Amino acid sequence: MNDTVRIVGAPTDYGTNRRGVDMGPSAIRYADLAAALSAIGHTPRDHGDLRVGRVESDDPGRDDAKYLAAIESVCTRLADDVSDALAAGETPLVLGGDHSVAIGSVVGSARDADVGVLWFDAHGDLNTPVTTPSGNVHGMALAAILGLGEFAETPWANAAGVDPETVALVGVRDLDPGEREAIREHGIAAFSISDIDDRGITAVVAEALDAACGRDGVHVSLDLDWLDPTEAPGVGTPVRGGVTYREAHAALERVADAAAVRSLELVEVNPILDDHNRTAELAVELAASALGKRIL
Ligand code: Z70
Ligand code: MN
Ligand code: MN
Ligand code: MN
Repeated sequence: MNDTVRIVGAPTDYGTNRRGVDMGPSAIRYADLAAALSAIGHTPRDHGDLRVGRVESDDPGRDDAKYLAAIESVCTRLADDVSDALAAGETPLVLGGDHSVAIGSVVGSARDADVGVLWFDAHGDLNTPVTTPSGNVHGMALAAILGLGEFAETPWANAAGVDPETVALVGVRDLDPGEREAIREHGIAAFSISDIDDRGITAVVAEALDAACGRDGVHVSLDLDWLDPTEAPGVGTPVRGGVTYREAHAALERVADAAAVRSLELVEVNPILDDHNRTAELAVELAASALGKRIL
């Protein structure tokens, strides 16, 4: 692969309680993202950050989906950038921000295309305003993409047109009751961390790719809390018992082997909680693996 990779920062904090993931794009760039892409033969083109309002001076609007209007504004613009990149023959690489930015990434990636979604996350992000325990939209991003519950009434779902049967969750270990229900009801392929324990990461990723590859490829959404907090301490919501460093690389190397990556995003890096930018550096390494870096 020798691609132009269009880097788009989406420095949001609207989808989460914790203040600091809005600094993720800066931390990931500081961890030498552009050089890592150049080293494997890609041409990075950094389009800078989307303009995002400051959460402190905004109004959450409602308790069961806080800052939804602001998130919709960011995601509408992000979707246009992602789809422009694809139209120009570039591979979009989105830097979050909290995971709500995935709504924009997927809407843009799936515009006029048949695209599946691979969701690497400790969480399912399948809550709706009815089932959410927190009101945080990052915990509803995948439900919004799929148009579940109230999200069926938003323009997003119709714009994305992603079929729940072409979505795969990999490595989940913290699900709310409504999310389990959504997985069952909509036939979403979900591979838990115990599946990885039982069958190994490469077998699980092969199955997830089978489920999630659309005709035009797959959008890869990587929430850094997918990894164990010993490797990725700088995330908004650390959950013990995540995938290891080697498992994470192996997974993204297998994803690259499938040559189906249409777009990629790195989300939930929180520099305030990080250990000397370790999590941002890991995000860069994993992006390189997903975009074709090989040991030999
Ligand atoms: C919980 C909720 C979540 C990310 C935390 C947590 C969701 N299920 N997602 N961190 N990335 O509030 O909906
Ligand atoms: Mn997430
Ligand atoms: Mn589509
Ligand atoms: Mn998560």
